[in-house]
Amino acid sequence: MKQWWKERVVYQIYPRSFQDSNGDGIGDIPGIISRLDELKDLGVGIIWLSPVYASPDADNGYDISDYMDINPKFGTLEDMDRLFAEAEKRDIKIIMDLVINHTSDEHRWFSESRKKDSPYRDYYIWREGKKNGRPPNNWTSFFMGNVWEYDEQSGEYYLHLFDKKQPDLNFRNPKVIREVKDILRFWLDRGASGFRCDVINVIYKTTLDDGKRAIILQGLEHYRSQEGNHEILRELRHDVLSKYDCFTVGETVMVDLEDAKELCEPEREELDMVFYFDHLEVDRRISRYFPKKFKANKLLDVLTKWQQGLSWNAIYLENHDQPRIVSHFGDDVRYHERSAKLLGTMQFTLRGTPFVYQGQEIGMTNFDFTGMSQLNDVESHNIYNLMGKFFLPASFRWKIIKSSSRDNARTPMQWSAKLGAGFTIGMPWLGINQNYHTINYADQKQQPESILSYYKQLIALRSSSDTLRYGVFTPLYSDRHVIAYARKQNNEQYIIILNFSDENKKVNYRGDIAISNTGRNEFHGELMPWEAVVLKQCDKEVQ
Ligand code: ISL
Ligand code: CA
Repeated sequence: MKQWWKERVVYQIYPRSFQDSNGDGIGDIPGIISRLDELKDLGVGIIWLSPVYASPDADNGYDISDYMDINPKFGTLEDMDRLFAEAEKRDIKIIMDLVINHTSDEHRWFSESRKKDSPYRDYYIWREGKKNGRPPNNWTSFFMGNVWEYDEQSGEYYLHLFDKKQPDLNFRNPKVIREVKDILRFWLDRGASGFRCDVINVIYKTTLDDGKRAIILQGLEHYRSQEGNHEILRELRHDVLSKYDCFTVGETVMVDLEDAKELCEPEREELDMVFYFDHLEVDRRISRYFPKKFKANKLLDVLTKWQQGLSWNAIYLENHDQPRIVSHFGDDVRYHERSAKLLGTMQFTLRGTPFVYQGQEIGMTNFDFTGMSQLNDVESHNIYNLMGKFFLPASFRWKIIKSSSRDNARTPMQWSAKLGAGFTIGMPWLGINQNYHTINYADQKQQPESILSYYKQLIALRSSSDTLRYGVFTPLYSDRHVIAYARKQNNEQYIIILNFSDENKKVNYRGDIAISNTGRNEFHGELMPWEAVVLKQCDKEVQ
């Protein structure tokens, strides 16, 4: 079924790194407003705003201390209202980040909850330790270590799947669900068009029994995609979301295709789309921190599974938790521009709603930091320290962090070659990548051959083609370096051919070019290094 959120392109803003307006080195809401015209020009139809709520920023806003107020670093509720209004003028919708698995430990609910006899006690998950003085169970956290933190004040432990400053809410308590509904209504009434729902498939903990022994996320089987979780999603949809013209995309962790179907197939009436991680993990083992060799055919296998398995996909290659895609699947040294364009070509020719992360449209790369002291990310520091406990050498630990740290995606947006990269006139909260002199928005805006200009063309192509938005996906060919697939609808077909290598490659396709990252007009079967071509066939040519 056609829907507006299937036709528009989403752009993710990580507010603190997007645009600073007052020189304090931190991006803010007035800064976002000042860049709306650029987003419009790119062809963006929806903004996903990473958290801007009140927060002590232990995890950069993913630790919320008041869901109905704005972090003063970013502005005020009035600024937010202005952002909704200014975006609407430009026909840009905004979805908010809904982080409800946990709050900040500085949320009023949690301060109350620390008192044993408080009505808020049951808002969180409190347990006594085991007799032998050990924590209540053996679960391990997403950010490493145990999930339990002992609280002196009440003599019990509370559960936190993420940092200890992010206590998990208790979704077995109906009062918590009622609070969430109020939060949803609050933002929908103010102008939000939906939500990106943070780690939304782990909010319901069925039991607190010990987990099976596991290398990561011990205990997962007690809280991943549980029936209770599905029930809550249906309730939120039925009681609140269905009353508005909005959509949801769930960030769903550790899901396989079967899980994902249950979370987002339309007849389930839970979420509208999910972010899964399979495609980004084709060159990783166990987690982001353990790389292995990239093989293009493996990528096509994974894409095919999800393209054909779900009725609608959320298509993303980057977000604020992942290394930059040109540094990950591309070649950010020898073929920076061409490989960035190839990856964009893939993203906009798959079936689903495309989500572009800020800076991706100019091919921003991983950070150029040289040591841990330059990093801010809580996850990176936790992992670095944990590896230290296992006596791993510092050089090895740094190598792992350098390629996988979440700060790779969080360095400030490179708007221009001016001092501060056009992001700030002050001291940026996180170091700016020095390649802003050569990789920046202002220069690329002037250049018709730039990555930015190519993204604009890709977005325009997708917007003009029902086949690219809704057509059926079919895999055609793959080897270790090259993949090809088709998108077809009625009597129109596109064939997409991508060369993920620095060598020339031959394939058996020919035809007229709809778009290519080398600017060619005809294709006779030979691909240049990192070349992407999209062929268009009509009528008789399509069997
Ligand atoms: O990629 C990951 C697994 O290695 C993780 O970063 C995963 O995406 C993440 O743990 C879940 O992310 C979300 O919730 C976190 C927050 O820190 C992330 O920024 C957010 O995207 C806790 O709210
Ligand atoms: Ca600022």
